[in-house]
Amino acid sequence: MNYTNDIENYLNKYLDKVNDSKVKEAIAYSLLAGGKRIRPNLFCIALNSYGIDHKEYLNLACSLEMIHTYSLIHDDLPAMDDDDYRRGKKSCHKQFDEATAILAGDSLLTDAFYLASKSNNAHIIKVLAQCAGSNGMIYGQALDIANENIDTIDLIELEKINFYKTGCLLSAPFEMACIIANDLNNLYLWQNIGYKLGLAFQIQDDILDVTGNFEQIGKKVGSDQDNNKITYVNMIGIQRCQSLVQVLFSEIYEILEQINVNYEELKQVLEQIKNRTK
Ligand code: GRG
Repeated sequence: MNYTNDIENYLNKYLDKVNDSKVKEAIAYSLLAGGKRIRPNLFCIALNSYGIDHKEYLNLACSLEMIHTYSLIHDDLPAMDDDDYRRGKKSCHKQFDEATAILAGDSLLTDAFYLASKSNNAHIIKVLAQCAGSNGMIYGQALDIANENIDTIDLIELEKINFYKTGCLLSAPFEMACIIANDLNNLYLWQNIGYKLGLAFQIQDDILDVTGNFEQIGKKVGSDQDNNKITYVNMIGIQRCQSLVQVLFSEIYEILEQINVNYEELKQVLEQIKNRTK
């Protein structure tokens, strides 16, 4: 994606300022492990769709990636999904140890807000906190854990879990760009795009957990089944999942057309995400 170089450079600048320790090694290990940088790229693209130069806002772009990476490190811990691999490499607690992985995640979350504070924009920081916090992504993770081993949940409950777990942090890049552009009338539309993208992304993740292989998804396939998770695939089957992804992307494009921005680049990247195989 177009903005990845700028994002990598800024992340390395951040890492340069972290005091040397095992925790720093763990932060660097996970942050530079080959993530797709989807959330910061979406933020930069949304800014550019308003004609705003993303280079002024790389602190915010990187704060999104850091919160995302923290969530993956903690999600892989034995107390949560207990995954040994992530992004094709050993997960953070396997490469280091649990205490170091917990602290690396804590650092990334805290430092993300330090970087975000450089924007001096309380509205942006509020949105970031809401999307990541106990009424956002963490709430989704809590619901997900509470539903493990329960086979009576329905599609509505599953959608609720994914709305929070995946949708909130995918909505943040769009909301933040919209706030910077001072286009608050369209905040709700961008939010909706983020939630629909989150849902589509999660359904794709469920599909890839069944149809992918280790090289593609960078972790063991079948982990949802191992964790007795109810997923879209085991609820409605792969074919209906694939159709649902198509429908969600069509809805996203319809919403996008209602916003007065130059959305060509965003549409291209959304197409790449729609067709993703990893
Ligand atoms: C531990 C607070 C806390 C939250 C964890 C995001 C999350 C909540 C758990 C991850 C579980 C998961 C795999 C969800 C599916 C959607 C998702 C976030 C996939 C990974 O995102 P990508 O594909 O990852 O953008 P890369 O590695 O490319 O950065």
